[in-house]
Amino acid sequence: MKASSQPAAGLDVVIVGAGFGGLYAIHKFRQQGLKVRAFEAGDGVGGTWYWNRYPGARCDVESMEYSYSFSNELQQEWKWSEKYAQQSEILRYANHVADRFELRDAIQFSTRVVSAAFDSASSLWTIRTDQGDTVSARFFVVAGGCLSLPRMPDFPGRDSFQGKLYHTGTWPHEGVDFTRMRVGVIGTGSSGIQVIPRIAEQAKQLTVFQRTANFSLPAWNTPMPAEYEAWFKAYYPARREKARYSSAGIANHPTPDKGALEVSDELRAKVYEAGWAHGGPGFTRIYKDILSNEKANETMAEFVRNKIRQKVKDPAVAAMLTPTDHAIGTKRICVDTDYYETYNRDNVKLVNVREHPIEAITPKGIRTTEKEHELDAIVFATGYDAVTGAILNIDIRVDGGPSLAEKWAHGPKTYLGLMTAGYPNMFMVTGPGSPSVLTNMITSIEQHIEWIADCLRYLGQKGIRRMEAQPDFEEAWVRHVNEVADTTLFPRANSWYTGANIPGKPRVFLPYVGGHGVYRMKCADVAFKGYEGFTLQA
Ligand code: N01
Repeated sequence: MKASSQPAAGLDVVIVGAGFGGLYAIHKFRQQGLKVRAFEAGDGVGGTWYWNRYPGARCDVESMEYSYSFSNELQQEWKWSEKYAQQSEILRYANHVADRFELRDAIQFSTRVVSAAFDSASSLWTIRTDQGDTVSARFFVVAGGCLSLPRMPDFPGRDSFQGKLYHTGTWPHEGVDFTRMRVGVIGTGSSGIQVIPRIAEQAKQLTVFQRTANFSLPAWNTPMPAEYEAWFKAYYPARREKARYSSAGIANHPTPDKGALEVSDELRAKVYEAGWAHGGPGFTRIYKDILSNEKANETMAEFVRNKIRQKVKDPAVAAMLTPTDHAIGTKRICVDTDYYETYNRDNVKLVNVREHPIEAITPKGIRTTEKEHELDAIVFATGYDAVTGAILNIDIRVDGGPSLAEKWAHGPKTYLGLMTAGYPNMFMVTGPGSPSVLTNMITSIEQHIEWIADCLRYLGQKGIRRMEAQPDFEEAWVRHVNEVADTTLFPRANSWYTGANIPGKPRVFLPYVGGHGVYRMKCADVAFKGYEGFTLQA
């Protein structure tokens, strides 16, 4: 669809985003006969996988599971080429879905939603975009992604740099050739850990500016084994059903019944070795108490620290790369291919910016409190304003009242992560207070879209014009989200899960840690009780 400033009459739903959430929302809502329009900032579909084109970008949930389950034909016909698909293949898949289900005509590309205003008299949302569009719809569905608003730390002198600056989350479509360049990478989260080995292969010199050493597990990525694919496809519906009631929305994750301290040291060591040999993020779920018991966590953390020491030849560099300030898994666990080994290369240098912080970007490079590092290019792998960033980037108001950003000034408040009191007929896909980023995002996206679709059908059948979360149910849900988080080690780490990466962002544990399956049943129960906790008005 071409950008247009023509108002769209009679829209039922306006959707923000054409990533995996937006695409499925278009399909699902249209199947119910609703009239929908989606606005997408990029000039193509795919969301995260449209923007994150940095070398090494790939998913760390296995391809057979990081894919839609809503169509058995789709999951049977699509062939993933690797155990963990790379960005370009996932983007191809998103495009295939958009074509196969004829979704493109509902999407207006290269258009960012800037404001949304609800009018109680008409029960309509009016949505405005940066392209001058003004459209009205009965419902507003924000599917802008949990990790989509890139964060560039505001180092003094950033604009003075004479080389090139990149952010992993807005990578140039034409790619970047780092041959013969001196490159600096700031950040060692999942993006940094993926991009660093690839840049090291190409650049003349790579300097990594690390503030916090992170735990990373091996992916052991391989081309897709034919028999594995065949087995998975033979049992696909059952595997998906298992994922839907699992904790992380992933069928292949372990479901332990024992704690790490309930077994002998010898057995635990063997289990960790086997888990390491298998690789992937399921490792942190080998024992049921890894993310809730400090001592249990320490057994796993120390196992991984030893692996780092074995991989990195220079003991001083190994020490710098060894995390000691947080429990394993409480900052988002990373999964890598040759990350630690990269530091054995002669052209790779590690700088500890916890010890010597970055003072400024200079015309020639990066100056820390120790020295100036001369560079031709700087890559920011510095992350995102997570979970709430893309929602609050839109000025959202009801009857000219306070913005949602004002309501959430001390942290987001939602009922089930789906709606927020005082903002009727607005749904969030994988919003704060839902399992979202702690799970396979596609499992969580499907659950949310299906819940919203069922809800819209119900409202239609009952002739209800306005639906709103009740403040007391919202308070109770927020309290529950915090209480469950406080039974774990998660809130103790300075991670983006808590908003700690954004100066001034309220410190709140953003996702719901109670598990996807438990949450799914709670949402189903709420719907079954006639949308308990929501006010419905004809
Ligand atoms: O971002 P991050 P990301 N000076 O916030 C550092 C998903 N993802 O883009 O830890 C110096 O994790 C910061 O240091 P510290 C996944 O959910 C998935 O890597 O704050 N350093 C940290 O090292 C992931 O968790 C995949 O001390 C600064 C880094 O920048 C999420 O996206 C791949 C700094 C930011 O790490 C975000 O990952 C990629 C400063 N001023 C991403 N500011 C896969 O599926 C920040 N840093 C594999």
